[in-house]
Amino acid sequence: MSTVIKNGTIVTADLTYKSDVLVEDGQIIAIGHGLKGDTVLDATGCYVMPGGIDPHTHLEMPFMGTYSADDFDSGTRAALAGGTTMVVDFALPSPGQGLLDALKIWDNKTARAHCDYSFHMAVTWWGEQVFDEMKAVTERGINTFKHFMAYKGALMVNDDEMFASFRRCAELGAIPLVHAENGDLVAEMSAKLLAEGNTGPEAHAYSRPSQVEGEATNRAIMIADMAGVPLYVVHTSCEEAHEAIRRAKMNGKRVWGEPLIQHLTLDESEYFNPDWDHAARRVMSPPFRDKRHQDSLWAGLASGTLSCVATDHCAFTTEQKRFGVGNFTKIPNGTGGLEDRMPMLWTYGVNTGRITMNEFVAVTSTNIAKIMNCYPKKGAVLVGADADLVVWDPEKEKTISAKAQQSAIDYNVFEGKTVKGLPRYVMSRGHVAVTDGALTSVEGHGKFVARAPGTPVGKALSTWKALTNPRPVARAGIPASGV
Ligand code: DUC
Ligand code: ZN
Ligand code: ZN
Ligand code: ZN
Repeated sequence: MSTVIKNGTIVTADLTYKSDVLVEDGQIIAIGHGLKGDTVLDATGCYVMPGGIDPHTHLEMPFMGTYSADDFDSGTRAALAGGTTMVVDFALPSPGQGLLDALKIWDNKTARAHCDYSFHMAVTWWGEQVFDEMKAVTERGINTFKHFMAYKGALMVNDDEMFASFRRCAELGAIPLVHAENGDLVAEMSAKLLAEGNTGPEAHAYSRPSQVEGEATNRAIMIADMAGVPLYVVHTSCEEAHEAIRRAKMNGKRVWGEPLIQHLTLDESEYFNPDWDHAARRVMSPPFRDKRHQDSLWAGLASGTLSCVATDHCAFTTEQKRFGVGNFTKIPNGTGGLEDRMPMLWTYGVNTGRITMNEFVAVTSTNIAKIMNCYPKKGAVLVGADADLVVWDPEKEKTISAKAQQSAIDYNVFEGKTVKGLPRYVMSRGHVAVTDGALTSVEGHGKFVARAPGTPVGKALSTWKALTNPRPVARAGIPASGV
């Protein structure tokens, strides 16, 4: 059975042109004029783009005493409904747990996935077992390792552990990721705020200002440079972090920044809403920031100093958020966004002229596929690529409402926002998963996408080659150490 998408305009990261697309057995088999197929999808007035890839989700994740509320069923339905055809989730070993044991647990979560998915592996502690298993993890098709510089006493790794892990990534041709916030300072300021009686959700924002993110981003970049490895910085939310990334790029380092749709479109005033639930539902790390930071992030997307737009989708119900009544440090950190990332970015980015359609495709799909090493299987409209496609209707409008969403939570942080630009059809490896806005996806259709290490971008410009082979220097009266 073949399907032809007719009368649309193909939009890729670098081209815009009219053509039909023919799909068979889950792949694009022809691009051209006058193509014929068993089924026809009419794309008149629409753009045909690579399906979105969300490089940063937390589905059914154990976190802060509970589990994030969207699993691989509701989470991937939400993704498809908004034009995202692949998610990259995080396997998260608990401290002391082996990476392969954690991977087994995450493998078992995915049976109901409606769209394709991949994993990053988190390095939450350091030891010989982790060092050894990192290689086995790359052999399983996971080429990205996440490091938390915050969540002290839980997920956080120290600089020496991060350095060791980054060096291991360099050896393996893998890419380290960082959640860049100074965890010591966040812990210190949280304790101080609480002791002074600041218990509400607004104190969450006070406890992690942009300086803690700027400092940690710069530190991670310098450590990556010493280790001779590229670096991917997740949820870049502020000018200070963006500045560190810009500077690194100018100095020839392979560093990528990933703003979230939430930070681009929502600001810190949300935390001062007198409704506790409203404010707590928006508690995430890093927190929402002011306009200065938002302008910086938009400029980064336009200029290319920031590379990808994600969601960090980590949704908690109002009931779960209420664990933190009377103590903001107990509010589970995280917000949803999977269903809204593409329409929100189109509305606030393309429709306003901040980014072009081609930049939209780059930052929601193609750049991600290239960095994460699944291009051109994903992120491309090319013969031989997976038929993960979105037929995007730029005239279609809706007002975002929790009542109509796929996500399992009882609210939406974008509630009431009107978006213009929505999928008419979404195709997941050839299967039509959204038809005229209605979900027609299949539970269990999603498959794991293996991403090999040692990509062309998997080598950094190492500035300190001596590290891998230290050579002692003998000085007068002082014996050379080492061998
Ligand atoms: N930030 C969040 O808000 N939630 C999940 C993890 C994270 O880093
Ligand atoms: Zn994070
Ligand atoms: Zn995250
Ligand atoms: Zn199918």
